Amino acid sequence: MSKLKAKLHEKIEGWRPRTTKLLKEHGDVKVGEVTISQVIGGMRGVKCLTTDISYLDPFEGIRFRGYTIPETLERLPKVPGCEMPYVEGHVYLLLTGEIPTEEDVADVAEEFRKRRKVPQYVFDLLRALPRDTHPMTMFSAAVVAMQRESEFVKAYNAGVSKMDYWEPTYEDMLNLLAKMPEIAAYIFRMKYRSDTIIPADPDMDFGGNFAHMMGIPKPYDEVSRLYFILHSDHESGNVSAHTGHLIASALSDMYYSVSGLINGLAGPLHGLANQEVLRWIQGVMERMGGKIPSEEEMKQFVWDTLNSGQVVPGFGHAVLRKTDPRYQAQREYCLKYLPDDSIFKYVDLLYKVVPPILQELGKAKNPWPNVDAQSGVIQWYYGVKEYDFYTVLFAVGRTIGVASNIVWDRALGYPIERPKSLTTAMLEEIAGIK
Ligand code: CMX
Repeated sequence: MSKLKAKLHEKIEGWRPRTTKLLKEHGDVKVGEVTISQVIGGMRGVKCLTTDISYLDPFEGIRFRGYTIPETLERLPKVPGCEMPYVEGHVYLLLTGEIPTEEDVADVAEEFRKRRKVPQYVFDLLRALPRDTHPMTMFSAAVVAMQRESEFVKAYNAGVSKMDYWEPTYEDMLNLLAKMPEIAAYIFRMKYRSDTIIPADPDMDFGGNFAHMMGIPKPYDEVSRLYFILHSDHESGNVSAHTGHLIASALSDMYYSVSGLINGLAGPLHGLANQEVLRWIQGVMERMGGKIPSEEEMKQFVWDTLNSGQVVPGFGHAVLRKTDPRYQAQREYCLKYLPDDSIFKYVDLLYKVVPPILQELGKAKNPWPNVDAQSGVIQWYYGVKEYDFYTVLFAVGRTIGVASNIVWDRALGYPIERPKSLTTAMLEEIAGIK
């Protein structure tokens, strides 16, 4: 048994009685009051999910297993000669809640290495799709096509005990995650680099190998590590995380769940916003003939967007009420490595002009930028100008957190999810409307 798996075993055994006690002895304790606006309005703020992988405070932002983004980046073991940590170490942290040692990281890296080989039929499938298929569709299709590999399905069909569901789920997580960078890079090279595929390098780490297969030199490996870590988790209620959890709650396996989370992430109100930001900026640049707009001109572009009934992509959030620390982490990267980049200047100008406009409009509860406002800038700078690819990067990262959650869902025996719905007439009756 690998070190990671043994550690996880120990953790799960210690954790199960806590969940059982909460359910058996405190199951009737009221957790908040649900209102009609919460029932109709996308369940905002309803406390009805549980996860120990990450927690999102509206004003502080995300903590991964209790660590803020700067703490996570600082404490995880670093790739030699690099500033960014191993993605493998972050996988260990999210799964176990502990900062890994160098040895733990090497163990996870070895697990990934053993499981990297992508079945040929996945590439055949990608090639069979029309070349102009959106990369998120390709990615989702590739993942669900591998469902036949599921260890969970094999174990389930062989009658595995409920208590052991998590083990084949864990195997599915590592098997799938190990292949995702190669599939993502394959889609990129096939679609946008004249089909010149670069084979994986077995000696490289998760982020470094991804940059290598993308064909982009250093420091793109650092960018990849940063991206995958930043996008990994945002507690359980966001569309991609919740979709993954919901699908898995029916005991659908990891492949079905991850394909589903990719589909949810592909919405413009969620992960696709990073592509929308670049598309929007390109539109502004065209209208400006490439020159940086003045503050007044930029304000006008923002008002034009709002007046035409569209949202300003990259701004606002369902939970956050301040600038997203994931935005800040990427902004700091830009200030260090690409302060004079023209798109960065556009994005920085937007940071200045959009919040006061959204505040003046008075609708958005959070006028501040989210993770998606900044991520395309860095990609563009390193030559990934095909912005419909950006959400694929988000999806690789998000899978780390959602898959970790699903392993724990199975370990703690969370049941099939089934909230209750009411009719409008019932709500009207409750509200006293005749
Ligand atoms: N531009 C214009 N209007 C906005 C806005 C924005 N960036 N953000 C919110 N609003 C509007 C909403 O559309 C809503 O209007 P209506 O009452 O007319 O429907 C109103 O303000 C209230 O919305 P809210 O409660 O503040 O925000 P929600 O929780 O409903 O939605 C989000 C959150 C992210 C979907 C929304 O802020 C938005 O559409 N942002 C732009 C898209 C985006 O950047 N998405 C990425 C989010 C991060 C991620 O998941 O990846």
